[in-house]
Amino acid sequence: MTKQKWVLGNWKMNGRLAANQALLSQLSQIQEHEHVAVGVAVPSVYISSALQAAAPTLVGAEDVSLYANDGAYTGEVSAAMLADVGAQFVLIGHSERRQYFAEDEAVLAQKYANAVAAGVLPVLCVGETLAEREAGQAEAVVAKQLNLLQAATLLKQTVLVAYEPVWAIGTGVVASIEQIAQMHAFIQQHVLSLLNNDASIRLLYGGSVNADNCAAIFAVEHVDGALVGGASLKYDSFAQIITAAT
Ligand code: G2H
Repeated sequence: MTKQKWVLGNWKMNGRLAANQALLSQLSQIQEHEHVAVGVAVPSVYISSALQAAAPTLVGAEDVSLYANDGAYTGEVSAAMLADVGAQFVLIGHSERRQYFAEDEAVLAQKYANAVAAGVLPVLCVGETLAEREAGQAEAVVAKQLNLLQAATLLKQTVLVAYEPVWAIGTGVVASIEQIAQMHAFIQQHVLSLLNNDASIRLLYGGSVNADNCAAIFAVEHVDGALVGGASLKYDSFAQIITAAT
């Protein structure tokens, strides 16, 4: 049986209501395909409006609060609030959160647990920096970032991980097919061992995925889809990536 691929856009801090609606209504015209699920992670202020325009595209959040319970946490959006407005998934630990907001493994483990508890599917983002890769530390760094998945034993559904080498994010530099194949095989094996071989795993690749390189990436073993940043902001390029996954 063909494993369903997931193609998720990550809008980051981009978008405006009118442009979002136009893009999502174009995406909603793409025929549903049993082999591909399509989603977009959007700024939280746009989740509700996106949900109205997006079906069958999934709509998710780009981040969630560390704090689970309502209270005096000005500016925060909890996992329960994401669930309340209908967000279907949430990115956890994107490298931009790790880099610009100093999110460490303890914070991310709590965010992951909050998403699980609220019933919002977490998509854990992992990846090494160029310095870490050059120091031969890529697998060790990713393994450490994956450890919080032990909380995923609480989650009776597929574990989603996005491997995004930091040096390939928004740079136009994509990891080689060999680098992707090697790391995805490692992640697959490592997650299975963390979860006592009792997990259904979906591994996305992210980092400068575009209409030209996506087909070769999708052909790699243990690549079950993509997390797409810049190329998800324009219908034509995102649609071509979705088509390549079908
Ligand atoms: C990596 C990716 C989306 P881009 O951040 O998460 O963005 O495709 O622009 O490298």
